[in-house]
Amino acid sequence: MEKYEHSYGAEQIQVLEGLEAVRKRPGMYIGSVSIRGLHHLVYEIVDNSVDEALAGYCKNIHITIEPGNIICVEDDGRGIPVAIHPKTGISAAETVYTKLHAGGKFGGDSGYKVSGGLHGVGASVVNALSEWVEVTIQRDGGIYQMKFEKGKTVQKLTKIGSSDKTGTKVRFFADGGIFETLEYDFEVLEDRFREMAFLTKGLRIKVEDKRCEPEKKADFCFEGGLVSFVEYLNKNKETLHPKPIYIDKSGEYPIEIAIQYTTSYSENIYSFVNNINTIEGGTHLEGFKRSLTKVFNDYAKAKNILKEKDSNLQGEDIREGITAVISVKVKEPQFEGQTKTKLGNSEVSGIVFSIMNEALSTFLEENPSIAKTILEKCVSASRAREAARKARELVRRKNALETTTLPGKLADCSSKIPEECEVYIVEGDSAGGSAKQGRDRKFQAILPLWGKMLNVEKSRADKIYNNDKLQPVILAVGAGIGNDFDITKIRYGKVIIMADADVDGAHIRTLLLTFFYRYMRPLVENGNVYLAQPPLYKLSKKGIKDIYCYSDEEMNQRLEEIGRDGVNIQRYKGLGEMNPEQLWDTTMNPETRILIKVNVEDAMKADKIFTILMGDEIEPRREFIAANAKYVKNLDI
Ligand code: 28F
Repeated sequence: MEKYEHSYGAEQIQVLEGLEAVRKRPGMYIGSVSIRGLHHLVYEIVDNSVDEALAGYCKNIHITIEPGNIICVEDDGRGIPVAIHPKTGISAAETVYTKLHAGGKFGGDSGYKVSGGLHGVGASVVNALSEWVEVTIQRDGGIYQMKFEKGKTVQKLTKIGSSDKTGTKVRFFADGGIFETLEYDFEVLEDRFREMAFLTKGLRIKVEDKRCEPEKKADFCFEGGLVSFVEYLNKNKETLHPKPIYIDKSGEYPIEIAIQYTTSYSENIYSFVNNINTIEGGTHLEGFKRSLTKVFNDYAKAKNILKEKDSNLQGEDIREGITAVISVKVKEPQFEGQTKTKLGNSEVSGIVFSIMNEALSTFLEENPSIAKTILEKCVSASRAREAARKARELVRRKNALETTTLPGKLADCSSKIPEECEVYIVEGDSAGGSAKQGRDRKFQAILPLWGKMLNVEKSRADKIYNNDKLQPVILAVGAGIGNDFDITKIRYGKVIIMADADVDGAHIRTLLLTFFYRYMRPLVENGNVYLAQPPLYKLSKKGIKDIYCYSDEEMNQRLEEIGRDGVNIQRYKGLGEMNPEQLWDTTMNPETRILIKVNVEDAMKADKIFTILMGDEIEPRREFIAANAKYVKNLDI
């Protein structure tokens, strides 16, 4: 490695301090040093290529995970400028890769900077957090290359050849001393780049994983933009009209919207600002919802679908069954909220509202039959909501009358302090029995459930409230459901679903998760919902204590340790096969059990799982459950 003379000017010192700051507190720049933070490195680099595409110069982006978890990203844009800056004596390219926030190539003036969830920390952070980075630029007839190690320039920009092509290629190897793992998850990256391709109409994004045989490949290019996105989201749903409603308005605040109604009862609206998934919503989403409610009510009144005496359709009635994606570009976005994914710019609400009003009312006027179909569904949703409200009133009154508001089947615990209590929702009476005997009745309650649950995706709220399978769950949790749900009233700090690791168990687990996700969402967001993890195997051998294994890998590893001869391997088919002590030791004792906390990581993915499982199409459901039943860990929603 050649000796590299450092002349530390003021610039270099500032650069080094900047990169040191990043290496000391990486979480401040990329959120975490978990696999999510590792993936952010890739998003940051790709975002720069997407910016080049938004500016109209890049048509193709190619991402490769090379063997050894090296990332390579290549675009066919103009190539980062290589001219040496007169003031700093450094090329623009090296500046972009060494100065913090130097990457803001489109400042507030000319265009939009898309950026990863943490809003454009730029390439310099990737540089600081990588063992090495190699940048190859083709432009002005030449090929130029520069290299860095942990953010420090080890090879200044050098011309290494000629070429008549233009573009930028970046290869990097993340710093194993910083990240918990260097193992990229191809599917996670694939999902994000599919989304990026939907959001950037016509841009081709290729993703390859060359770490495995056979290689994995994905190639995304959607001329339809958000129309393709909505069609993808509705793949396993029955739709009310053939093509999504599409609005595409350029201007100071470019707005792209696609809407397609389905026969389901769930509301699936995804909103983006500069390609950032604004999971917490914001003013763009607010303007969208306000316009939807206004336009459909005005149309219903004008066409006498709603009589004057009828009360207005509520927003939730109009959004029942909707799948929509809104994407706006904002030059100076203000992000708020816990995870900085809520748009705060107040001017955007009115802009989206007026563009939607004009475009959607025109669509309804020009498509009266579609308008009628959608409105019929809204009116029936409104009636079901009324029925649900009355049913809820009934439940409340019934509760008020009855002293025992707790379900008969619930074996409650003696403590009444929610934070220290937990309720196991157990599939089947036999397992319920063992759980009741094996538990610590001070803080563990048991609620046995039985038989197939109601399919909550296909049932309207009124049926949910009255369903006798779910009633006990609602009463046991004690915090109501739907809009009435009040997290401060929960009776247990942990709601633990304990079901078998087979297909039936997977089904009941998913049905309960669907129910919690749709009707007690704060319970999931607040991290109160868990999955119990019963053992899959018991190894017994003369002379040693029984060994419980929770996965195939663990079993093989333990067999290596104790030797395979003379070992009896019992495969647990169901919880019922364990006696109370075993159930306690393996699955309920806080000291020894394994609990999986359920996170609503990605509503989009969660909805797809529920839709596949609950939708009309039988085939996708069978495939999914079979594929996932044995990997229950991957079934986090
Ligand atoms: C694989 C990663 O980073 N692509 C990029 C460009 C193009 C320009 C640019 C980038 C202008 C002066 C700040 C070229 N010609 N892919 C990438 N492509 N940055 S990053 O400009 C950087 C700004 O310094 C570019 C004319 N204007 C902009």
